[in-house]
Amino acid sequence: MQVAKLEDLYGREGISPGHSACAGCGMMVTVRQILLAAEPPYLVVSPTGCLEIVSSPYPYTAWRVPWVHVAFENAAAVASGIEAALRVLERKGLGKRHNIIVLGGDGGTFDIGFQALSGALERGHKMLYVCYDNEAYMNTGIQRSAATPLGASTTTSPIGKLEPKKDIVSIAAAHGIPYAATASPHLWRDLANKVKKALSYDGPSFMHVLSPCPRGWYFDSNQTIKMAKLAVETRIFPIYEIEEGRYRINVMVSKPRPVEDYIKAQRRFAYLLRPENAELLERFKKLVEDRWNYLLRMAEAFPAK
Ligand SMILES: Cc1ncc(C[n+]2csc(CCOP(=O)(O)OP(=O)(O)O)c2C)c(N)n1
Ligand SMILES: [Mg+2]
Repeated sequence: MQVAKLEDLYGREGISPGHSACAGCGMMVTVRQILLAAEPPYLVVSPTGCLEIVSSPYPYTAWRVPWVHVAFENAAAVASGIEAALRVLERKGLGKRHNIIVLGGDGGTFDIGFQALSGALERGHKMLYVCYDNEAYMNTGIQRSAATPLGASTTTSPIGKLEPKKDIVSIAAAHGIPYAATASPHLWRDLANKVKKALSYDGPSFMHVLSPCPRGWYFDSNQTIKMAKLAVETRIFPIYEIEEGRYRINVMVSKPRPVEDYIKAQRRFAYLLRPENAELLERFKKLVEDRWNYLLRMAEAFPAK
């Protein structure tokens, strides 16, 4: 496997600065890094969501690579069809295989495109499916998704969501795919290496990348990378990979920062900090702790080779 080097990444941007994302958009940092790390030739498939809205206001486009925008429900199904078609074209000597990268939001991945994703993973199509997770349906005005964390306010969970976040990486891995991983834009080398590793498999791979959103999480737009870093340092967003069923925690957080450092920095968690919601805050902390201990146990029981 190639290890990402900064100089390898120059001069092959997949997306140009001419887009209309909000200042400090974590999704754009995530997407840029993924495309810099991806081995050309590749093409991108995106369901509807912020990425589509900010990159393709007709008649303009910010894409420098082939890009297909599809419905909210079916990104993984469309990517499956493209992969199958390219295989045939290659076999007939009429085309060249491309890496296929799906870039979908959390709503399009955890919720609405979930059955298409599950089908594609089960059928074993060679593709990298990346969920850029800003933890709500952002482009339609901050509605809760299955990726919204417990306690976070959205327009459809105004006093804080009462259900925990869905464990999408375990679900993806349970399909028996060769590679599933989490990543964060503040750890660009880890993220780039994971993209290269994911694309090296002749099968489906899945990446879940935290993508802080200043607008929806209510923090200043110069704090995006700090939020991603805090999520990892508090163990709220563990950085790990599952390779052929084997677990590796890539960032071992032995002395976590208090979760309050993260939640106090974002106004979406205001309700979680109210004295009357102390129980909810305790539940939040327990979820973080349980998840971390679960990963430790998995890494011990099924260690990476
Ligand atoms: C079937 C369907 N339902 C609802 C919508 C409206 N819609 C478009 S994008 C979107 C939210 C996307 O959320 P997410 O996937 O998290 O991406 P983000 O906007 O946060 O980047 C919604 C609800 C739609 N286009 N199609
Ligand atoms: Mg979203």
